[in-house]
Amino acid sequence: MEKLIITAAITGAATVPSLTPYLPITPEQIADSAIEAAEAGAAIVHIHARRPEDGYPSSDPEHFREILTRIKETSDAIVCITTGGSVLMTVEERAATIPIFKPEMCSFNLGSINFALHTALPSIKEFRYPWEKEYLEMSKDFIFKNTFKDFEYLCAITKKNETKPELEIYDVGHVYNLDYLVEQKMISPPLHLQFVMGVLGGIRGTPEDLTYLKTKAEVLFGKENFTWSVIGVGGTEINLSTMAIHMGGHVRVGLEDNIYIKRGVLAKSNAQLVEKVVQLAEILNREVATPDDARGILGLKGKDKVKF
Ligand code: KMH
Ligand code: ZN
Repeated sequence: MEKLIITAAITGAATVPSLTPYLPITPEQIADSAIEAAEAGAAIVHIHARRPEDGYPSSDPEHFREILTRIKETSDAIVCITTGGSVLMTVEERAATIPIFKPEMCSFNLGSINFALHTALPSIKEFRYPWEKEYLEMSKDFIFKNTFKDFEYLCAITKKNETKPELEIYDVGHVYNLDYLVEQKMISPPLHLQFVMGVLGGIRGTPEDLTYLKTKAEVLFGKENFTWSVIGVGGTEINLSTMAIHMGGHVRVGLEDNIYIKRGVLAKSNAQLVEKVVQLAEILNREVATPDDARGILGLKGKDKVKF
């Protein structure tokens, strides 16, 4: 079986700071947490930025620059920059970093969904920053917009900058959206699919759901034309990771997606979540990929071609 690529999603935009004191916020904290996750075994680090003063999701390229240069100085990890940003940003804001930094990878969200975060509200007793409560509440009536026009825009940007898209699939219709883009030659194999499971508004994280997504992708694209990875959002993270390791897929974990190391116990760092996946891989006899192994598996352009 192919070596296992572990991605660490360091801070995201869906986890608000009041949910866990361990969420990295400043550029320095985000970079250091990414470096530590890479040392623990992550080949890829998925990066969002936050405003250092209050942790609000940021699209400011200067916040990203600080994070990216610090990571590159000390780590060989592949950097995958978000183009999902936060649900309140336009697609232009979300993708502004790609032509500037020309990363090896970026996320590419394949459909619009109700990205509901309000279910986190009851677990927060006290808010650390004033924006958080409204941010979670408004998600009840908000659509994370990713239209065909947005796809065109992202296809052009990723092609031009030789950035490999990590194709985020939140539901089965998104696999069909991708099929359309392939058919139109807007995007070409080999594809890298990321099944995002467990977001309220998208597909759940049951074993049948994962098997179905994988089977559907095989039918549409052919087994040899894609690699896949899974994100179990919330409580499904470790269960889905175990399934993916066994099924030949890859795995993403991190505080962006899940804040617990086990039921009721907060993860103290991204590295701790990565370590758990490394242990699972050992138990299941799957070797873990280094960043260079992952570059080979995914066909990336290389660290020397990024602009940071
Ligand atoms: N926050 C995750 C559920 C992105 O950055 O483009 C999906 C994600 C999206 O990582
Ligand atoms: Zn993300």
